[in-house]
Amino acid sequence: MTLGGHGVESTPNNMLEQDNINKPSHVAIIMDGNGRWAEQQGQPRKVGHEEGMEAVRRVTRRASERGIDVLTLYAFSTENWKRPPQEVHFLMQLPIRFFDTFVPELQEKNVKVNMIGFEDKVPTSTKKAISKAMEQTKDNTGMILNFAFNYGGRAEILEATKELCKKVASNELSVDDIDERLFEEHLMTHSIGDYQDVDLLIRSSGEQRLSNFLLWQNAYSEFYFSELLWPEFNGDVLDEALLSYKNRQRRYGAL
Ligand code: V07
Repeated sequence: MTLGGHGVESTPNNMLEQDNINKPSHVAIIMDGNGRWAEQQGQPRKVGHEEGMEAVRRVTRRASERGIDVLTLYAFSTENWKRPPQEVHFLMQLPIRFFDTFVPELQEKNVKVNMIGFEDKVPTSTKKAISKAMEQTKDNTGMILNFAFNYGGRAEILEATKELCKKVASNELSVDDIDERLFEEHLMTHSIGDYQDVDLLIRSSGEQRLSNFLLWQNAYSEFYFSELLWPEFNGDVLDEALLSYKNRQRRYGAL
């Protein structure tokens, strides 16, 4: 038992299974393996992306049922622009299609949509669909479904640094005012409120890298790697990751 302390062994099993013991507030996922899944099926890559979008719906449902506060999904990185133009074009349409059919369920489940990332280069129609979904769900008080779209961790940190420098240059701030809390106020994840730190980072398809995802926010996160390709991912795999998290002891550098 990793929950520690005396009396744990005598705690009834159903207490240990209870939802709130060691539950991550903020779960972030790198959704990897769509292209590989499609290749394995002898299908074009876009079929992999479409199936990947279904996995997004499944995992969103389960995460919301499990009482996760924030689910951040890495949908498109600043590096993904290097892919072939037709694939980029197809990916840019996915948010539009996602919200066209999924907003009613998000409303019913009280899920609030949020977005982090850079607006440049994103087509107007995509930006419109995203803003519309955010507007439609802005009063929801349940889980925050946070998409990292055209996002890059180093660029986010550089932007925050530049903003702080400008404020120092204009005497709005003094250098000594800059601490972690103030720095975090200048990160994109400020929009999700109190849960900027990632508790549990999940990556599919067997890759074990951070790939420029939420660099600051993953400082103390637990990692869970699944061999499954993202289109194969589902609520039960999320539950496995949550169970694995629950059985770990986090120390934040302390003994
Ligand atoms: C994308 C499906 C999931 C696996 C990753 C690659 C393909 C959902 C979105 C999305 C993004 C923003 C938003 C609403 C939905 C998405 C991209 C790719 C670029 F506000 N899935 N998905 N965006 N894939």
